[in-house]
Parts: sequence; C-alpha cells; structure tokens
Amino acid sequence: MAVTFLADPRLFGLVSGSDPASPRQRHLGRRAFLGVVATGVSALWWGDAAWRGAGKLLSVPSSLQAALPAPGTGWRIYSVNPPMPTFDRRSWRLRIEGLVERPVELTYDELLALPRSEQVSDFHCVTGWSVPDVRWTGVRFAELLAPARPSRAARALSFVSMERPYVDSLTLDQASRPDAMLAYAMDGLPLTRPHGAPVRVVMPAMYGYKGVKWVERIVVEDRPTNGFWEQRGYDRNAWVGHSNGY
Ligand SMILES: Nc1nc2c(c(=O)[nH]1)N[C@H]1C(S)=C(S)[C@@H](COP(=O)(O)O)O[C@H]1N2
Ligand SMILES: [Mo]
Repeated sequence: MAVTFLADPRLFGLVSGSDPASPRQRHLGRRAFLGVVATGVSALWWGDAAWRGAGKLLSVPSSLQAALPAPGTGWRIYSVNPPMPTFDRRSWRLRIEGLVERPVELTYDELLALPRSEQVSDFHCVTGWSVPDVRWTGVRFAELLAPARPSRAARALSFVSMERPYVDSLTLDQASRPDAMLAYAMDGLPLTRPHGAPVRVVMPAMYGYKGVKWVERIVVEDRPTNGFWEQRGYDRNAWVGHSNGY
C-alpha cells in the first residue's frame, strides 16, 4: 500500500495546545438543550461574523468540547475529552461485532488491504463552518462489513471512538450511501491525530458530528441509537440543511 504514516506539518503544532471553546448553536430545541445551556452563553472566541448575526444562540459548556483552529485549512479540531487518543499501529485493532455471524478484528494493515475508495466531498459542521472539496480515502461500509456477515436483523451501525464517551450511529441505509465511508486518509495523507487517526467516519450528507473520529469499534445493531451530540439534543438524522442544526 502506498500509504505511509507522515505527520502533517499544518497540524503538527496543534496537538499540544487545547484552548477550550464553546461553539454556539442556533435553532435547537429548547427543552432538549436545557441541561446543556445551563452554564450560559460564552464568548464566540473564533469570531465568525455569520454566527454573530444568528438570532437565537445557545452554547455548549466548554467542558464538553475543546476546539482548536487549524490555520489555513478551514478545519477546527474538536475533541470532547482531551487529550486526544493516540494511535499505535502495532496494537490498534478495528473490531466489528454485534449482530454479525463472525465478529472481525482488523489490524491497520488489514484495513488498508481492503478495497479502497476515494472521493471528494464538502464537510459541514453544524456550528456553521465548512471545508469544501475534502479528498477522503478509505473503505466503503459494505466492503468493511462483508467479512463479518451482518445478520438479517441488522439495521444500524454504532461507531465507538477511542475517545470516550464519543459515539454515533448510522442506519445501514445511510451507511450504504455511495459517499459514506470509513476514511483513513485525508487529502492524500494518512489521517492525523487531530483529525481522528487512524480512522474516522465520513458522511458528507450529514453534519460533522456524525463523523466519529478515532473509531475503534463498529457495533452492528437492530436500530440506530443516539450519539454523543444527539443525547444533547441534536437530530440523529443530521442531514445538512434539513436537521435541527440548520
Ligand atoms: N471522537 C470525536 N469525534 C468527533 C468529534 C469529537 O469531539 N470527538 N467532533 C465531531 C464534530 S462536531 C465535528 S464538526 C468533526 C470535526 O472534525 P475535525 O476535528 O477533524 O475538524 O469531528 C466530529 N467527530
Ligand atoms: Mo461539528
């Protein structure tokens, strides 16, 4: 495989800092967010004019999420429970379990040996920033799941991050979209630690919180369950432009 593990110099300096920040939210169900907004609205530290103009603004306690700008890239690095997980190529395994005939454990090299897909898609965070034309390389979920042989009752996938307690899910239909994948490279380089090394979920039609970083386990289930942000009021079906983050 052509992929080698290189540090991305654009992001290298970001790993050590961890200024906590509180992304603001608009148009979210008030009741669902009562717990979250209890700490009140804090400063929008990255100063996005579009957001200052938004009417109803809610905040998330800084203890729930750290954000770092990645200068020049358009990305902001999110993590709910710093420090970010570290990836050890030798000991890392991706486990696929749950409603399967054969639970599977893949090494990083085995993952890279699976049929590879590539795509260019836009990325949208529900807090209002986007990154156009991200080139992702990885494995389609159908290819990834085939060896585990999901049972007839299988309807959904839960993605469990090495970063506890971050988790999210997709229905099998959603995961079967031609632009959904488990990605191990971004813009031609292996995923960096801030972006979720070694693998993250890519679901361009939905907001970024569906894209679990530092994935270590995929659980096949009979129904989707609420992910980290969904337990805090965001829509599980996070369609860009058609969910409560819109
Ligand atoms: N494990 C984990 N995955 C995560 C998050 C997180 O905090 N922890 N944040 C999500 C959100 S809200 C967004 S917008 C993207 C941000 O991706 P980035 O940090 O690579 O910019 O990651 C998503 N995946
Ligand atoms: Mo996000």
